[in-house]
Amino acid sequence: MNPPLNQMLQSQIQIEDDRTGLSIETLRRAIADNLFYIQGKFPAIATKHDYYMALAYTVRDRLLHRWLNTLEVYLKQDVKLVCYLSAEYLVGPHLVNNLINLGIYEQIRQAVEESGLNLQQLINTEEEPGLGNGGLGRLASCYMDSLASLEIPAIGYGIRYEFGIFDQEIKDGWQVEITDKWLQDGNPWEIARPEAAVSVKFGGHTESYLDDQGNYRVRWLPEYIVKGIPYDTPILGYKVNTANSMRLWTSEACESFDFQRFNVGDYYGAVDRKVFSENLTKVLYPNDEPIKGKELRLQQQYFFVSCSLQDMIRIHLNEGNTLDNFAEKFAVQLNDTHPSIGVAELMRLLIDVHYYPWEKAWEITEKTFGFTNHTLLPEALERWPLGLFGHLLPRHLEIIYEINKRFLDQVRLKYPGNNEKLSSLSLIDERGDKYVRMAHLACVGSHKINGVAQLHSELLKKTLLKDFYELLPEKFTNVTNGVTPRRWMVVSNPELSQLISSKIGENWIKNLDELRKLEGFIDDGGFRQQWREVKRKVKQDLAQYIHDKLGIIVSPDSLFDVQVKRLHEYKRQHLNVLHIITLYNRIKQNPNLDITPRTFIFGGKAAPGYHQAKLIIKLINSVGDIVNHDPEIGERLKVVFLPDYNVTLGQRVYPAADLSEQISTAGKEASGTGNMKFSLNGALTIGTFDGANIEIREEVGEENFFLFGLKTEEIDQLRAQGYNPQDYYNSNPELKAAIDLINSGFFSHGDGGLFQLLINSLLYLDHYLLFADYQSYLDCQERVSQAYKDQEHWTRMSILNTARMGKFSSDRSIREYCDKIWNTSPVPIQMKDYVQADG
Ligand code: GLS
Repeated sequence: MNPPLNQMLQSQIQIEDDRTGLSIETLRRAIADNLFYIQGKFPAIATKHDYYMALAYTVRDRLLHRWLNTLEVYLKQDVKLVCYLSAEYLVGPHLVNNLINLGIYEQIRQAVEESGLNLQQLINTEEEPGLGNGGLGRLASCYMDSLASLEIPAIGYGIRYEFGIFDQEIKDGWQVEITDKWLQDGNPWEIARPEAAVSVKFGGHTESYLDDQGNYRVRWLPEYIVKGIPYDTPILGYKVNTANSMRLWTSEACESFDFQRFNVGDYYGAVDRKVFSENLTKVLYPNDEPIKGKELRLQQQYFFVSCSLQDMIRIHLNEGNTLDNFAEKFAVQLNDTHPSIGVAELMRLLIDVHYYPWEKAWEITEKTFGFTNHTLLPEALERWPLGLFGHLLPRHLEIIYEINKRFLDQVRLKYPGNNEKLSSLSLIDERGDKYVRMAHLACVGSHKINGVAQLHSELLKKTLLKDFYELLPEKFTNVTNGVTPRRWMVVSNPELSQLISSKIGENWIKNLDELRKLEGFIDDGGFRQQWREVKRKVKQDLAQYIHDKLGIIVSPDSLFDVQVKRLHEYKRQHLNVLHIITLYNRIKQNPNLDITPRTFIFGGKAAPGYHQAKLIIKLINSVGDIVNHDPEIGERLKVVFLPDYNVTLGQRVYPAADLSEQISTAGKEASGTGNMKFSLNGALTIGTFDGANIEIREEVGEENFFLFGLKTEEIDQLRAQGYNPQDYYNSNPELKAAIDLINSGFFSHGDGGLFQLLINSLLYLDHYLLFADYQSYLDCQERVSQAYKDQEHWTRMSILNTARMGKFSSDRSIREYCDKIWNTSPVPIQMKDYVQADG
């Protein structure tokens, strides 16, 4: 006898749930369902984007299970949480990364194909969230990936900018900025949590009062209040059940407050407030902009930090704790000075809201925070005019004064009568106009301070934070940056990943040190051949992309010489250009010159207000226009500027590079992380003794790295002697010829003035010592060209670069943070069924 219908249905449901099942058939059906029920479309009218959304929801469903399990375990076990406070996250596209981390890429590919679609096309449809400027924001996202992959309980707190980093177009060689409307077609990866909204105060004044027990207290009567709504995105670890949250705050008007104004007839005032409140999280500030007077930026910082700390306290108290053990349950990392107002905010919450005495509140605060510095550039150090600060955050200014008073008492004890020390260490800069020094606040309020590469951490102790180091040496440590091999190898370079796995298995993806095993295959000619074939294939793909985008034909057999990163004078893209012009001049003088054919590939955004950086983009494009069209040059030199460099484009570019340009002035690049991505993908580096280049060279071996340029001590000496760029210009004919050619208007249709600002800054200042390093750079490039001619040897060096990159996994960095700073350990997540299949 047949079983009754409802039993039959039940047993089908039990076989596979539509939202969790992984068979091709279930996945195909789930995509079709989501297309219908979420996108409201049927196949005949569905766009690619509709299908992308349907697929994204299908994948998200499979993530949710792990995510909720993770949250439940964290709650039940009252685990210690790492809270990463970062104003920036450069997440990159979610879909493909989630497919890899879930381990369902292949099933999904087949299910998509059976639906008559192409997975790669759907992946390419995703608009990446560009909620950061560059290295610092991308590092935050690599760290989120590693935290989850290592099963460390963590939340990444940040700002849900409605407009992320601008999209870049190139018009007539110039950068043009276009608004990044990344949310306009919907974001399937996030879930709004309005029930967890918090209020944030701004402006107004404070007043003191005595409480019922006669204690002296302060309350803050704000001028206005803004509501913060969290949006959560799951960040799944690689082949584990842990899915942490990235919790980004969006600002909204606080209705009750508006109504008050409205009721007293101040209609426009109420509307102004609403507009202001909603503007708060509208746009990401591009860095390298002069920060002075950017009140909105301080508002953004305070907004997200206050939301996040209130959120942590709510979570903590909900679990039945008191705040006494807050520091044992929360390790809060300040990603640069941007969230450093958190020190004063936690003090305020503890003292004014939870009535802790100062000493106890301070002990908790200092134990809770760690501070990472990411730059030595003085112009990037945040300080806020005292007036602006006090106007916006009157209570915090009082608290900072009190922190400073107590701190300076400590300084006085150590350095009696030393006013210079007091003034240099003070949280308030009083040398002219007064400022609050955010780095000082972060240093005083954190139990650990770290730089992001060995050299950088040493220089911090010797220069920028010298006085702090002398006073509090035990706080200082180093954690060299790292990158996630999931996105920067498995996702971006599947061909090379497969080749590697075919030789040494897949464990390297979780334990990057295992790449060392590749050294055992270095003498295998067949393996080297395969290695070259993979590189050629990805170069061919990039060549195709370049042709499709820009109409420029480049040969995959030429040396791909790549510099992709933000445009900045200290990164010296224009030194690279001087090399190109010199090669050009050499060929023009000797048309039969036998040189290694090169394709110079650039990419990167300039801050909209940074004129010199924009001029460098124009120069690259102008030189490219001449070089690429000169029949005498032919295939020997090509120059390409890839517009709109972002994470997605990085995923195309790193795997295809032969040579990685890491040519910053020594001492200026705190670490760099692009340098790691290139090397991991088998590119060789031409680099200065700067940032993490030094450690990369140490790992891969000096014979597999092209080093050039002055070291930091030599630069100090040179400056002390009095550096004169003209000496170099006058004594080096090739340098002079390159500069003169730019100045003559040769690259600018006869307009000799176009690049004058840039050229004059080199001739008369050369703050970043391009002229001093020019010859050394050229000589080194010649060594590169020679080495490239011996393809067998080059391949060995390439393999060794990849094989020795274990240290630069962000997993290693995160383990170091856990040990040295956060005192946390993994909490594995067991899966539990939420969706009851028995109806
Ligand atoms: C930066 C540094 O400039 C980079 O060298 C570093 O790799 C990165 C992450 O630590 O941080 N600092 C900064 O303000 N932006 C960066 O990219």
